[in-house]
Amino acid sequence: MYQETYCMLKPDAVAKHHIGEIVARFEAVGLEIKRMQLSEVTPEQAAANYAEHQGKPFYDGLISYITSGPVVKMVLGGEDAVKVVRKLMGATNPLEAAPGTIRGDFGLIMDENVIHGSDSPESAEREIKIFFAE
Ligand code: IDP
Ligand code: MG
Repeated sequence: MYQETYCMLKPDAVAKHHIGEIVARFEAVGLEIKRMQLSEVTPEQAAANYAEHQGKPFYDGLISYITSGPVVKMVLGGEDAVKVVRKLMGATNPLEAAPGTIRGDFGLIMDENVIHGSDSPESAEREIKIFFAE
């Protein structure tokens, strides 16, 4: 089923010049770039996006990290886009992410795991509104 998902290249991906290589992977599988913007994440957007993690030990670090520099915000569309993007991303911890996945190939530490992607169609709808409001 065609759907849209929210995806974000985190500050480390931008700082280390991996934007092109990562976006190329999405285009290679046939996902369509519907929206794309280089900008910073506001504290409000960060809190809304990561509301489910509030109170966890890594929460404060996660919020300060995701707001620490420019990110690439994207809406990607395609058949089962949510699942496809999660599959291309790989496991949350880069040390466990399989080689060939984005997290497996571009990072080494959990706190800077290169990319965010919505984990369900419901999250996608919510997150697209947070980052592309209008
Ligand atoms: P996901 O990004 O694969 O959906 P989540 O469990 O939703 O993983 O966690 C959101 C983000 O929070 C992760 O991408 C990672 O940056 C960070 N994170 C999650 N668990 C930990 C942890 O145990 N230590 C440090 N950072 C974490
Ligand atoms: Mg998540």
